[in-house]
Formats: sequence, C-alpha cells, structure tokens
Amino acid sequence: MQFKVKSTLTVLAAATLLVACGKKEEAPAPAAAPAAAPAPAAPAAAVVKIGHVGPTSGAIAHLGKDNENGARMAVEELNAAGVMIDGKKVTLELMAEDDAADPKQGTAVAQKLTDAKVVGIVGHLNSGTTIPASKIYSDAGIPQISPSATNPKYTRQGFKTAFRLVADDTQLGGALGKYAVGTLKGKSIAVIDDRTAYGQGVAEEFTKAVEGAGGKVVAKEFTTDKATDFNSILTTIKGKKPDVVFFGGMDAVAGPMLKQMKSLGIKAKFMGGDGICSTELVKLGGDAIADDQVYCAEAGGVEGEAKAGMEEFKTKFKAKYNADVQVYAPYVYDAVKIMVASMVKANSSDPAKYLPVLAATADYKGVTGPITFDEKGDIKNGALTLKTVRAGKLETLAVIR
Ligand code: ABU
Repeated sequence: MQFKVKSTLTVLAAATLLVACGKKEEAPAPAAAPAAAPAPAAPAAAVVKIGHVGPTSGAIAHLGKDNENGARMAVEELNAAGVMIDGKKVTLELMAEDDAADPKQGTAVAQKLTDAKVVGIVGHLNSGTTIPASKIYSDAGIPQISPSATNPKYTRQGFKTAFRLVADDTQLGGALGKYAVGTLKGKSIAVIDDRTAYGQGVAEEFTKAVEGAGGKVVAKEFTTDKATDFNSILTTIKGKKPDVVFFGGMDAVAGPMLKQMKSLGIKAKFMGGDGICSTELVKLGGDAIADDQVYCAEAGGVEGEAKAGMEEFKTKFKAKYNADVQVYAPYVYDAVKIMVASMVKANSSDPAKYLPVLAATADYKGVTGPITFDEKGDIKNGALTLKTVRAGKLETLAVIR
C-alpha cells in the first residue's frame, strides 16, 4: 500500500513537471532535464487460497450458506486488516465449494480443491462428507478444520491434518442421554436416526448413555436424510408410549417430523444433537413445537467474558447478511482465523510449515471461546450448550463440559 502511494505521488509529480514544462514552451528552451525513470509497477500481492466446503444446495443448504458466510466474513476482515506473511502482504482468496452433503460429491470437490492448490480447508459441514474427504487432504498434506462434523472417527484416523472445533458425538450423545433420564425423567425412550455418519453415530452414543443411566430404549427406528414422510415409524413409536423421542439427524428432517408427531397426537419430548439445534428448526417445526418440548445441544459453548465476543459476532453477522446465525458460522469464522494466524506465526503459507504451528494452537481466543487442540486435533475441553425452544425461540439452558 505504502508503495502504491509512493508511486501515485511520483506520477503526480511527473505530471506537474510536464504541465510546468508545457507552460514554459514559449520561452527559449533550456536544455531538457532527463526524463524521470518510470516507476516500477507495484508487485502483485501473493494470493493464498483457502477452501471452504459445505452443502450450499439441497435440504440443508441454509446451514451450508451460513457456514460459507462465516468463512467469507473472516476472509474479508483479514484482507481489510492486511495479512503479512514472511514480510510480504498477501491476499486471501476463498474458494467455496458445494458438496450437497453427499459423500461422493464431497470427495470430488476435495480433489478439485487439492488440484487448485489450496493451502487449507475449512469444512466440510457433515461427518459423512468430512470423513472421506479428510483422506484426500491428508494424502496431499493440506490442513483441514471442520467446524461442525461431530463423528469421532474424523480425528481418529491418524491424520495429522485433521482438526475439529466442536465437541464430538460421544460427548453430545452422552450428555443428552444422561439429561433425558436424569433431568427430563424419561423412563421409556424411542430413538430414530437418519442412517448418516452423524445421525447413526450420535443416536448410538445417546442410547448407550440412556441405558447407562437406567433408562429404557423402547423403540429403535430409522429413516433417511431425504425422507419427508415419517407416519409409519411414528405410528410404531406411538404404540410404545415413549416419554422422549430422540432423533439423530438434521433440522430439515426434524421439522417435518415434529409436525407429523403433532398430527399423530405424540406429546413426548423431542431431543437431538447439534444438527437440529438451529434457527431453521424453529421455523420448520412452527406451531408443532410446544414450549419446553424440544431439547438439543450445540457442540460448543461460551461462558463468562467470552459471551461478549459471540454476541458481537452475531450482531456483525446479522448486519452483514441480514440473517441470524444458524449454528456453525462462528466456528467457521474462528477456523479461518486460526488457520491464517498459524500461517502468520509460521511465516509461511506452505502447509508443511504452518501445520505444526496450527497443531500447537493453545488458548486462542476465538468468538466461540478459548481454543486448544489435543493430540488428535480435537478441541480440548470442548463445551456443549443445552437449549430448548420457548415462545418460538431457541433458549440456552446451560453450558456443560
Ligand atoms: N454435527 C452435526 C452436523 C454435522 C455432522 O456431523 O454431520
């Protein structure tokens, strides 16, 4: 920037000189002064490409777009502030791709971004896409931070490149199972999952925790992440008279499921993990959601002084995109900022050089709270935020660890 200002001044000075020379043309010409050497062109800032992947089409496109907006906000802020790596100014470029929450499309875009020489990946959103894509990034040595994939397997494959900013399904399902029995006093519990890596995994962890706490799972049913008609499984479940229905899956399926539960007269509490803990669920469920009927847990949480940073983020996000945060945008924002901070600290955007710095991230103050990675690449001491729906809004009940 400084160089550009200097160049502009040089051009202006030369132009002034030329105008002055023009005015003197009528007088006998003195010996012409040697022309000023043309200013060298400003070197183009190096471009550092970061990939973002989420489902920006399909049933959970609202979540994919929310994530992408979080990434874009971080990149724009960083570029505006100016990022210097190894003494040179760089421009960050976000390469955003859609995996449609489909594992095959996930690996195809992973290969595309790898071929495009991105130096880091933020994503994917779903465990079902994040896990297969992580092998491609690992083989290419490209660091990957998922802001939302909660299946434990992602960080248990031995890949040094895999990082996660949220608690995993063991914590999520475990805490929700204990809550269903201990706090909601659920005695007979029905479990449904959508057969995805996330849905099935979190439902299994929930079931283990319910049984460990002395509750009884009276029905186990499954659907898919694309289904819209749940009458058959809900009718079976109704016959078992459960106090609580747990759904391992996403908000796009949970919303219509809640409506069909109401039509069938099922008044049981409804629980789920972070995949249903969104602004969109409340819209989709509408008046089928009674106060204190739905319980869910976000796979992160801020407490104390960190709350102010999260509130500031949400206000900025709303002002920029005219939309409320769904679930993960703040985690995506932190993921981009941590990745770039590691490059700055390593003095290099070369993945091999900044990867060890990223892995050593300790007590980074993010908008989602303090971030330290453990030896697997998981967030250390990850929190959960337990929420319920009251008066058509998600309300926080507690942050638990
Ligand atoms: N954690 C819920 C949504 C993303 C996933 O793990 O599939």
